[in-house]
Amino acid sequence: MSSPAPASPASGPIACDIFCAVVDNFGDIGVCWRLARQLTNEHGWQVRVFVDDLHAFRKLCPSLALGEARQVVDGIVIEHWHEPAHAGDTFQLADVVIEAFACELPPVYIAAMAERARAPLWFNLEYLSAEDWVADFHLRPSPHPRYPLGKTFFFPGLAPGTGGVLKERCLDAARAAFEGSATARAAWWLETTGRAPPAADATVVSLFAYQNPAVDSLLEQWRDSPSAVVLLVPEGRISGALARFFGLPSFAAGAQAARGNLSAHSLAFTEQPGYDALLWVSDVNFVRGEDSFVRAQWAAKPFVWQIYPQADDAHLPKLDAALAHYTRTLRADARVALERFWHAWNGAGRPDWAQFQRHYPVLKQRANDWAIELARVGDLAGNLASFAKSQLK
Ligand code: TRH
Repeated sequence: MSSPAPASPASGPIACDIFCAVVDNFGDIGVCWRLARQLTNEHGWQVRVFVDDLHAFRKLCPSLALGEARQVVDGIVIEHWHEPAHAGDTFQLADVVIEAFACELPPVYIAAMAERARAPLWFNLEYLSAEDWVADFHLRPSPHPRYPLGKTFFFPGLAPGTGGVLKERCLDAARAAFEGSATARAAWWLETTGRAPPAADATVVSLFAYQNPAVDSLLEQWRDSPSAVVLLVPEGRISGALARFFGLPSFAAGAQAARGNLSAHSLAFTEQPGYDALLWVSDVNFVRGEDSFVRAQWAAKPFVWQIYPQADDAHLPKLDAALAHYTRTLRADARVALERFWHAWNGAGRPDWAQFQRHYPVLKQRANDWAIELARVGDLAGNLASFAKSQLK
């Protein structure tokens, strides 16, 4: 097969192929799509995304057409990666190749990379972990067992020396504009729930979660809480528990229900950029997986993380590693309250909402400080782009 040489980075924009196999849920494509948009919009790269599950992708990018083998969305080429050996209908090699979360590149693509006089820069983008070993492995090269090729491990992380996490350049300004505009917030409430914003003394909670046995106790505590709790629940895996609690056959997008001091709205899944506003209108955010976990940190509000569960509880040290960073400067009583709550939300114990609420002002201050601290690690797309440029010179 002929493999036309890609445009030299010196002579034009950097061409980048991102390969994404969707394992489960929305985080795999969520991270890849966010990265693709940043590399395009902020670094001027020409990006193609190979993705094997257009249905999952369309949930967060509704303008995607399901039947197209190849399409362009927001200036990014999307190839439906319909089988592992498929490498696009028109074969083309990029300057930078990102294999997301250890998915396997098509063999024909690897063989063509090896034929190139100057091989593309090949990254394996790993899942986010806050564990200490991450900084040691970040940017480590790994030679290919059969070809004269090497790939570089790119590790997202929360600490200096790691790849950081994704953060768009305009994110803080967008959040400040939204938070500073009562009109924008009122418009959001009306469009999203059909209602005016709740009273100022209500606690607004967003709940994006997997099935979770701890939710029943929490719903009871919110129902019995001394002040109003307004719950915003993107339709999904936790919706069944809400339906059971309210005695409804389902709790699908658009549904609303109330018991005691708890009122709840089920929300339609939004396109990806719209998810941030949900975090911004809420006082406390329940998030999960990887990408929403990162967005909650940039939203700078107290949050509770449900980590993606792994076999043999391999996720629990990762949960504690994240807690260690996030709570580093918290005073002991608030730190213990937050740790207990996160542990309970991840299977160990019963969540104590009153205790969490008692520390709210301190947790809010820490959320702000943490967002500033985390920003110092640098944005993942920027870190990746500057490393790539240094290698492609
Ligand atoms: O969907 P997730 O549970 O994805 C997970 C994790 O990525 C996990 O690490 C991975 O191993 C597993 O999948 C396979 O949670 P996450 O990562 O938060 O991704 C959700 C994405 O959906 C995120 O990009 C935000 C987006 N989103 C919307 O676009 N609209 C919405 O309304 C909501 C609620 C989310």
